[in-house]
Amino acid sequence: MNSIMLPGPLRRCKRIYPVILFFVSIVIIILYRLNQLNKNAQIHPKHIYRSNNQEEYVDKNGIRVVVGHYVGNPIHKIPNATYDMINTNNFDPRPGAGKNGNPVVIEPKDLLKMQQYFQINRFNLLASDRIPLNRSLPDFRRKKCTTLFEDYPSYPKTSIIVVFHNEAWSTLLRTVWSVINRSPPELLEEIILVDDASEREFLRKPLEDYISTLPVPTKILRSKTRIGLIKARLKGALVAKGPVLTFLDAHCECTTGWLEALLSVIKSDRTAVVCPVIDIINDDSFAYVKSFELHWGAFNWNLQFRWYTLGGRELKQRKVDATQPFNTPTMAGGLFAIDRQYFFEMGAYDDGMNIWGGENLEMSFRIWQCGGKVQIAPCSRVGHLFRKSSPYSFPGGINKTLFSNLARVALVWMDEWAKFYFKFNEPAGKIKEEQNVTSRLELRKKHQCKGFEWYLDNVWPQHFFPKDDRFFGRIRNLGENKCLIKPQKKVVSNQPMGIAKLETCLGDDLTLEMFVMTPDGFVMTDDSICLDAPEKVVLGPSKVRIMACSGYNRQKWIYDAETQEILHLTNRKCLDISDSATFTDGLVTTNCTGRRTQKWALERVAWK
Ligand SMILES: *[C@@H]1O[C@H](CO)[C@@H](O)[C@H](O)[C@H]1NC(C)=O
Ligand SMILES: *[C@@H]1O[C@H](CO)[C@@H](O)[C@H](O)[C@H]1NC(C)=O
Ligand SMILES: *[C@@H]1O[C@H](CO)[C@@H](O)[C@H](O)[C@H]1NC(C)=O
Ligand SMILES: *[C@@H]1O[C@H](CO)[C@@H](O)[C@H](O)[C@H]1NC(C)=O
Ligand SMILES: *[C@@H]1O[C@H](CO)[C@@H](O)[C@H](O)[C@H]1NC(C)=O
Ligand SMILES: [Mn+2]
Repeated sequence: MNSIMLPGPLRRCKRIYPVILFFVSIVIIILYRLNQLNKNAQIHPKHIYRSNNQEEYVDKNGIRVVVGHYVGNPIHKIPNATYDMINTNNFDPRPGAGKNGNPVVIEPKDLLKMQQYFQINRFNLLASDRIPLNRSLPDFRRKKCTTLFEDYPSYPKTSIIVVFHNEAWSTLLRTVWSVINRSPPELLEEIILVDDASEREFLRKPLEDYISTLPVPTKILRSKTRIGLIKARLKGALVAKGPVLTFLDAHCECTTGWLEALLSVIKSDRTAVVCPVIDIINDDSFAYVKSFELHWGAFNWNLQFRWYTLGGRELKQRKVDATQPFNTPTMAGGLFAIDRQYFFEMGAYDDGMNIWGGENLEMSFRIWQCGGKVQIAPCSRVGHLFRKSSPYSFPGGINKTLFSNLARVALVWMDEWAKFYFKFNEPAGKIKEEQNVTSRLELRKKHQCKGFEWYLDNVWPQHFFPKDDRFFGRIRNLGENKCLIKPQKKVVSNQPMGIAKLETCLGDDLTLEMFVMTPDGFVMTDDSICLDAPEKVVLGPSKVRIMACSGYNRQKWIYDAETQEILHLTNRKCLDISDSATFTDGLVTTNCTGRRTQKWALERVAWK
């Protein structure tokens, strides 16, 4: 573009220039003021946290933003789904919809209908119902994976077990068809669908009629009362005939090669419990999205399952050969394969657990501590539909289900760390006495299983739990008499999540200000978050960040109990409070001078 020409009449009438300039200036000033106002709004957006895990705020354009899932529209009311909508199978495939894992686009005229249907399963049911049962999917495996399993006819056969409760027809049968279409028929013994007291009409006779036409023997087991995922899986496992059991959620899509890669591991080691890499089926668009690599499964102080970045041994191994199965401290729980005899030998599932939750940790601890292993096979990729909220009810409430299950996990497998869990998780602590775990403790004894300390040291050396060889407690700044605090925001791996901050010190029962300091010098807190500063010495102060733990030297510190200084391992500067206005409240590393703000007390808090 060359010069900007004014329109003809203006060029001729030069006297009008000052007037235009005046108005232009006014406009610029107004825009500038508005921008300032917006900046303020950005710094202090008014967040409202709603009871259903949604967060609401007004953005810089004055638009109300709701983060989290759509459960009901606060502005224009969406009518509830009707009885007919819930009980009718509206599967209506359109050729090519969702092809190759592509997202499904809903036309504007159907948006209201879409939102109405969304409430039923808490995913975009209208989109799901338009995708054919045999849609194609991308193959995200490494090239080498396609050549590794040519001896698959020698692998053990498997029974596929899928538990469902009020699942949609399209998601359930797309799971089934993805198994049939993408598994070598020689390896499929049968498919077992376990219906956990579904209420939908179409999941009764119509489903039975449909599965009788499938090319793989498929049966349905029904439970008249709601028994939950754990007991329903047991029900399926008890009738399964295949030498391997493969459990899948009822809203999955398996990709090419998924089964061979799982069974190959079990063929060479019957004590391995193997999980696929879990890709993401988007709950709004049903797009098949590749999930992150270099993660493994573990858990936080509340015993919630979490994915953390891979480190140490497993990371090194992956760098050598990214197609080999690697160890994981715990499995996500929905999708895995296990030798059938080994499953029962090792105590199947804890049948004292109810409905849902905690069973994945229970099985992971049990398998590891009793001599087996839990692994992820990177050549096996299965998509799972992740929802932002659960459509299921918890009969008896969350205290009776999730917290009792987790209390059982802690009581049986976690030794002294059970005390840690109960101390900081009151709802679980209150019901721990009600648990009868006698038979599970006997199982542990019978198999001479190792302790939880062995598990932490050997399976998950990067853990951030307290231990006798490390500090656990509050880190208090003596200059300000304030404590280091865990940020409230969620950490995205490897993304800086902001500067480390101090807050007024709290009580002994709040984990928000609890940190561990490991013998290696990592200052860590719950959810694998570490204190992090630049390795190199720079002039002046460096910001101290709070980030996902990486295992690198930039996250190593030394506490000098005599001088009460916390020194950075490599830049040898002192952890300090910023006195510059630009890093308000933030921590920095500065030259050690002995001043009071560089002095810290590590106050131990009892955890067991
Ligand atoms: C929708 O259902 C909920 C609970 O079932 C009820 O509280 C609400 O009033 C219903 N809304 C409409 C618009 O019918
Ligand atoms: C799915 O099935 C339909 C009808 O049987 C067939 O026309 C189509 O080619 C199949 N698609 C794929 C990806 O196999
Ligand atoms: C669960 O237990 C906690 C503490 O015992 C109590 O405060 C909470 O209200 C209970 N929640 C439910 C849903 O029963
Ligand atoms: C706990 O369960 C065992 C069997 O698993 C039973 O023998 C025992 O009596 C039960 N204990 C209590 C206190 O109910
Ligand atoms: C910090 O120490 C280094 C070397 O010890 C020195 O070169 C630098 O000037 C000091 N910086 C400040 C701000 O005092
Ligand atoms: Mn699921």
